[in-house]
Amino acid sequence: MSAETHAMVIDGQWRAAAGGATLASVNPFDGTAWATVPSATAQDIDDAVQAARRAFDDGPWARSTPLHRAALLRRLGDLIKENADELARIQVRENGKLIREMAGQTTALANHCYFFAGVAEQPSGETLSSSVPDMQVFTVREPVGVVAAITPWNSPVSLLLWKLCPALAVGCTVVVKPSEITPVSTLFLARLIQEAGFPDGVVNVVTGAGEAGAALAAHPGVDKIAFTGSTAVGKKIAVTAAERLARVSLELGGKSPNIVFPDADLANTVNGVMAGIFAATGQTCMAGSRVLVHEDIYDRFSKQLTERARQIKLGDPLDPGSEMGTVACKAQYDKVLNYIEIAKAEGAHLAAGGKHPEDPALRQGLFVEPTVFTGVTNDMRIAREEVFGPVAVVIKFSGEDDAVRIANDTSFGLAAGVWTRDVARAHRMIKRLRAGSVWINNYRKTNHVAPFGGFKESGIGRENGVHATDEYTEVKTAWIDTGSTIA
Ligand code: TXE
Repeated sequence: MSAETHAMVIDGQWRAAAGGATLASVNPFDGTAWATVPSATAQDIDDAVQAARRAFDDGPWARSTPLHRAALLRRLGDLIKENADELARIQVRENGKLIREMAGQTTALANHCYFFAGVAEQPSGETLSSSVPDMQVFTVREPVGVVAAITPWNSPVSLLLWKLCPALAVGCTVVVKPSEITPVSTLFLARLIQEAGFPDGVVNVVTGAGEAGAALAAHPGVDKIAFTGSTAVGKKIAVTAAERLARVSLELGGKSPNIVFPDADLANTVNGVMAGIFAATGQTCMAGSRVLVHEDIYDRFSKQLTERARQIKLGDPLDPGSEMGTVACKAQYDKVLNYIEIAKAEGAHLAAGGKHPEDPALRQGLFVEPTVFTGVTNDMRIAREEVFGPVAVVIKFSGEDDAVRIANDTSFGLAAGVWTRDVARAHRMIKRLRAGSVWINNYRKTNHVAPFGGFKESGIGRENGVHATDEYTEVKTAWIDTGSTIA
């Protein structure tokens, strides 16, 4: 079977890279290079930024009304629903996520578009005159300008729409640089954006590797960079942005604690902890990768978790019966296996998984067995560094203070889970945990209305919810002297 050839879109035109270089997208389940996309050059990136600049500075987008933008976002939501199956299947081919996980996500994406359509029409700004005599003072929120949206491979369409919807709602234009591992789903979404009627130049997509992302972030025509990816690259982008004081929002890594108290409903908790780490093969920024368990139930809970992890059915991500898919790419596969070796060398006890499965039917795919390490202490590298794979570490704690101390003893602060039936304790924990989201008796929930983002090295800024538009707007203050009279 020959590979599909895809073009990227700049100013409404579908085109190859200047010079014609391409990159392949490889299916992690069967190893086939099933599609190629352009490998954008500096010239392509400049063209895309110039197109976005024109659409923002003097194109129709600059004069568009909130009503018009809302209508286009609603149409995009409808198209996402109509094309949900295709959108899901492309992502499964790109990154090995389960088709059954993707199906639900796509409906959520349409809701995202509808929500930000509503936000587009919300009045913004404040009147401040009451405390300033003889002055009419008010604020307006204006779009920040051209946005560079640089996205990762783990949820390529969701994480892009988390940026696109608020940016488009307020009137920004965008240049997207998807991950080189998963570019095709973004190009498919770009077709839907075009079909929805967004004018040329409003959303441009340049495909390419990290150098393309770096060139886009450094382009002086970009006013704001919205990035999701690794903390290491996030820091580089922050430095690039600082050089010209471009606006920046960063959604980065995590090593999130999922804390189990002895009064928790254990059956429910095991399910929640499993989903927290093994959903999406552990490749989510919010993965509950540090499982903190009270000493009174540590052995019992670890045993249950281990048994359940061993039962997870690995298989073809396109088979609705599969419970865990592959890791997304070879580099990530090697990284996960390397961390498993590091954990063993550090003295952690390998209780489940830890290798490629033996089933010959899975031989070709980038599978890693669901892995559980017990006897882990929070100073080990396996407890401190983001693995981004199906690896849970189980750490013992002795009481609430100890749980908080261990949970917060990390350079990250994206999310945390707490399992308890004590409502007072739940509230205390919400207050004491240094993380952008805290889930009580559930894990991994996100929604278009609920802000998401990190403390500490997990990032800067918040996505989702009405406040997401703050990341894409500037506040302008206007002063009108109402005291002077003209004879
Ligand atoms: O991410 P990168 P990668 C973590 C995870 C994983 C590691 C590496 O631990 O093992 O990151 O994954 C673009 N300037 N997460 O290499 O490199 C790149 O092309 C500008 C966490 O895929 O951060 C891609 O589009 N852009 C995570 C995007 O940045 C650059 C999601 C993310 O790539 C660039 C994914 C540069 N210098 C991985 N270098 C999460 N928190 O959700 C690369 N890029």
